[in-house]
Amino acid sequence: MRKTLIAALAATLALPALADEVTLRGVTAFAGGTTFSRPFEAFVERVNETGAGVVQIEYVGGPEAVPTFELGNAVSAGIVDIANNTTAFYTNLVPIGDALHLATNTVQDQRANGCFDLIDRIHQEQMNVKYLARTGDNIQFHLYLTKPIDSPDLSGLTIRTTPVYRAFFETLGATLVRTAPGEVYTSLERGTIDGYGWPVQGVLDLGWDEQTKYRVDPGFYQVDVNFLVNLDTWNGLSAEARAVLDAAALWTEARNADNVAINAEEEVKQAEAGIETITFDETVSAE
Ligand code: 173
Repeated sequence: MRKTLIAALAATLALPALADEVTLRGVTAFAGGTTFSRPFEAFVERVNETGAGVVQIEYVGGPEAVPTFELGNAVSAGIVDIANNTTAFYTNLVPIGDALHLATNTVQDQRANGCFDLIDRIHQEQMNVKYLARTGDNIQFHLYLTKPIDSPDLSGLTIRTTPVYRAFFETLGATLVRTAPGEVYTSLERGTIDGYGWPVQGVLDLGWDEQTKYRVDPGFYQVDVNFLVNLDTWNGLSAEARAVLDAAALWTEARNADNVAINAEEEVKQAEAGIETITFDETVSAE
């Protein structure tokens, strides 16, 4: 009898903590386990360790769960609580998000100078999400090709794009097709595109090296991959839960510094995979 009572009491005492624990549904815009999902996956693990009893994230998956270009709407509407997404995939909701790629400083600089708060406010107002963290600092974008070019002229070439590369590639005369990353391999295989825009990291991860002959240097702009929390979800969280998410966000952002070394490794791996570089000198690049 006493034992039962103690067990019942213990169960009751344990209840408030369990009842308070909130579980958020997390989705990434990139294929699970690949370059631009990895920081988010590490963040989820971190939250699940440090947020036990307070906040947890159930990692639902990637584009198989929510299509790449739909994820912005899904987190905005609260179908997803937290998303790993780049502004290029939700420009329909936050058009000025395109400007994020033009930054030449880090998220740490932007937290210190007030820019981060402005980006957060714009996301809250236009997209109904809390801008929680940014990854991708120190990583640049490149043009990759299946055919060589001897001048910065892309006329006659069909290039896969997202809003990131549109203005640049269009100016160079390319015919553009926008696709999600998930369609790039097949498009290359079928020869419906002659190249694509993509960061320096991730090409081998996705197996695209099999279909890629050239990387055009130098790189340009800076990658932004952001953690976005539905604003109603965020506002409904306890101060303790928000603190767990904020701390894990800062922990993630500190790891952006690793990208410098990872970029160098990726360049070596691309060369080993047979991807040649086409480099235009400074005068040509400046034109
Ligand atoms: O090329 C893309 O799909 C794209 O815009 C992007 C943005 C950030 C990281 C990786 C790719």
